Formats: sequence, C-alpha cells, structure tokens
Amino acid sequence: MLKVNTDDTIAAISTASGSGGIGIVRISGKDAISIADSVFSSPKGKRLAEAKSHTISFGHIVYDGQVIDEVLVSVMRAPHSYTCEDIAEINTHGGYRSLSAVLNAVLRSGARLAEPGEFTKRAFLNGRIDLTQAEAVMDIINAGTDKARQAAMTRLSGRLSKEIGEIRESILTMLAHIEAGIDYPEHDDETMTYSMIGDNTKKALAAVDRLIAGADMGRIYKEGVKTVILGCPNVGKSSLLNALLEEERAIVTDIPGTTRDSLEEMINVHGIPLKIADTAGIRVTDDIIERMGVEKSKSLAEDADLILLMLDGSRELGDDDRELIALAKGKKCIVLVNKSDCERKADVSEIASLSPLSISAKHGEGIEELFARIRDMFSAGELDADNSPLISGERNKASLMKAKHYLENVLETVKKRMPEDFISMDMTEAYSALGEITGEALEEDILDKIFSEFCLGK
Ligand SMILES: Nc1nc2c(ncn2[C@@H]2O[C@H](COP(=O)(O)OP(=O)(O)OP(=O)(O)O)[C@@H](O)[C@H]2O)c(=O)[nH]1
Ligand SMILES: [Mg+2]
Repeated sequence: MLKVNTDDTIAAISTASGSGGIGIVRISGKDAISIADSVFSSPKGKRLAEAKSHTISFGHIVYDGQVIDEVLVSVMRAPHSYTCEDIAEINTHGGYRSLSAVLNAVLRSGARLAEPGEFTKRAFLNGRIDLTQAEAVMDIINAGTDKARQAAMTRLSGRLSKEIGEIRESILTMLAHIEAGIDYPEHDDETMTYSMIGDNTKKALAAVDRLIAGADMGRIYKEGVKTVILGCPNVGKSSLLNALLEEERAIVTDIPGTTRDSLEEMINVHGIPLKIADTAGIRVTDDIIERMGVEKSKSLAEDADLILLMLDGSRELGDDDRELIALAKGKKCIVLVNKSDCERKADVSEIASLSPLSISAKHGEGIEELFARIRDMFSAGELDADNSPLISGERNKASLMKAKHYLENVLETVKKRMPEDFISMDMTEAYSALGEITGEALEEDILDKIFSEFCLGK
C-alpha cells in the first residue's frame, strides 16, 4: 500500500524560469499558511492565519530584517485546494532573483523543496484526482497544439477514468458471479453460464479495443507525427526542411552527402504537430561518419509514422531511389518529386500509382499541397470533446494491451469449456491491468517514476 507522507510542507517556484510580470512560489502542507505568515508582513498587521480561504492579501516578504519583495499571497485551505492540503501562493515580481529569495526564505522557515510533480502527486495521494487526470495535467502543460490540449482537457475531466471504471466494474461483476459459483456450487442459479461470460467479455474487449484504437492518434497529438524526410544525397531534403520551417535551419550545398547526422524539428501543419527529421542521404559510402548517418536514416524510417520520400526530378531515377521506394512500402508515405523548376528528366510513370507530388523545395512550390495531403492523412475530421483520443502515453497503451491479452484468454477458455478457475485468474489480471491506468493498482516505485517526469512546481 502507498504510504501517504503529508507530514511535511513542500514549496517550489511554480512559474516558468525567466523574467515575467508575476512569479509564484507555492507552498502546500499543514504548515503552509503559518510558514507563509512567518515571512509575511502586511501594512495593517493582518495575519494570513486569519485570512479566509480563497482570499488574497497584500504585503511584503521580510526575512532576516530585509524586505525581499512586495507581494500578494493567496490562501486556500484544505480540502478545497489543488493538493487537498492548505496552500499559500506568494505572487512576487517575476524575476528570478526575487523568486529565489522568496523561496529561500520559505525553505529556511520550515518548508522542504518539492520534488518535480509533488504537488500533483499529493492531489493524487489525497484522492482528489486519479492517475489519468494527473497525467492530463502534465499533458495540458506540455501540449504543443490546441488538439493535444483539448484531448488532455477531456481526460482531466475524468472521462477516461469513467470508461476504464465501467469496464472494470463489468469484470468485477463477472468475477463475483464466478467466485460464487466456485465457492457455493449448490447456488447454481448465481453462476453465470459460459455463454453469458463470453458475451460480457466480448463487450469488455470491444471497449478496450476502442481505447487502443485511439491510442496512436493520442500519441500523435501529444508527441507529433514522427516524420522522416528520406531520399538519396542531393535530392533537396535539407532544402525541404528549411522550406517547411521557413528558416535556414539545415546546411544546404550542392555537394552530395552534406547532411551527416539527422536533425529534428517540430512544425505545426494545420493543427497537426509534425516531429520532422532531415536525414543523411541514403547511398553506399566509405565515409564512416556518413555511413553511420545512413544507418540512422534507415532506422528512423522504420520507426516513422510518415515518410516524405524525396526524388530528384532533374535527373533520371536510379536503383537507389527504387530501393528507397521499396523500403517505404507498407508505411504512410508521400512521394515528392523535387526541383520542379528544372527540366524534368525523371520518368515518374513507373511510380504513378504512388501519386507523386511535384514540388520545388528551393522556391517553396507545392508546399501547401503537401500540407493538405498531410492534413487529410492525419485528421479524420475536426476533433471535438466526444471523439478526442483518450489514451496518450505508451504506459497506458501497454496496460490496455495487457488487459486485451487476458480478456482474449478468457474467451479462449470459454470456447474450450475449460474450468472456471482459469477464467477468474485471467479476469483478475485484466482487472488489475486496467487499474494501472487509473493508478489504483500500481506499485509505489512506478508511481514515483511517473511523477518524477513532471515539471517542478506542479
Ligand atoms: N533547382 C533546384 N535546386 C534545388 C531544389 N531543392 C534543392 N536544390 C539544390 O539541390 C542541392 C542539394 O540540396 P540539399 O537540400 O542540400 O539536398 P539534401 O538532399 O539535403 O542532400 P544531402 O544532405 O547531401 O543528402 C542544393 O544545391 C540545393 O540548392 C529545387 O527545388 N530546385
Ligand atoms: Mg541534407
């Protein structure tokens, strides 16, 4: 069982580093308000201890006889706060010196520096949110696009928890009936028949499958479409990256083999985030550095969600080009024939079935058409709150895959009419795999790891 250590009071700077109009030092725990009080001085001698919950007080932070900053302090009392504990938030002027001096004063007055994600971890341990909602908080903070933010907001509202809860509930009901049958064979009417177990398991499995189906889109909205620009040397891959970014990011020369190592950037295509990599041109080479780059390009292509396969339209297609086309088979791929501004020498009739798109990376021609194709590939209509992908991280997908596996075992057992003990074993496993998603069935060290990836002060 998890140990809930909320004896100590934690503090951290909750705003981003760098200068801004306002910065916040957040304090949470049973001594939060008294610690804030010990460094707070109001012009009228008002004490924070007397302040009502959800009010804000004006004053100064004074420590060691020195006035550190003019501040506003919000007080939120347990259990009506982010962490369910007493919270004081000191709004300072948002410069690093001021924030760190205020934090130091708070730490010297009895608070402990919070670990990354510790405020959210307390909200979880105190039962205010479950793990899917805690992860949603982080996803909102890190959202790279509006769609990622929308999907995370849906999870924060608890919709994923609700769906997982319903599947677990149905498994639990089946388990209870089976157990009743095992323990009290004379109460046969309580026992579910194999076919009823089969039907209910199929329903649970369908619900798990629906969540898995959304998982890849969820990852894409969160982390971006893994996109790789692939092609032979000198076809214009780096020029395309620069055209997409609208800046001279990658070095472009007419020397084949210019790009040695892959280069990654994020771009936003009509709301779809693309994590795009320019790679070393693929060819057989003796240069050891270039060869390593070529290997890396190939492995990036294997792992990609989308390949932008580039050919040079100003020269004839070669065997190297054909090899790459074969490599991209079975993947989402857009074939680009570059250098449309030059005389066309490549005969693209052999790849007509791939609907190659003619572009000029150098002059930015055909880029809009490329964006339109990407949008059509990755957005099945506008996302709204009802069809946002609910699953985002790999962790959640792995738990769903595990649950799917055990539910399939159940169906197998039902089909072969094997003893019911097998069914309850597999159902119990499926039940706890689903519990990992909401955090009800997770070991403490795994939880620690999840929260440690959060940012400081949240
Ligand atoms: N005329 C014309 N030249 C282009 C176009 N795109 C790229 N080039 C030129 O082609 C040459 C190679 O461009 P790069 O973008 O470096 O090609 P690359 O595929 O990244 O090459 P490596 O990094 O060596 O694999 C440069 O001289 C570019 O200016 C284009 O659309 N039209
Ligand atoms: Mg290059």
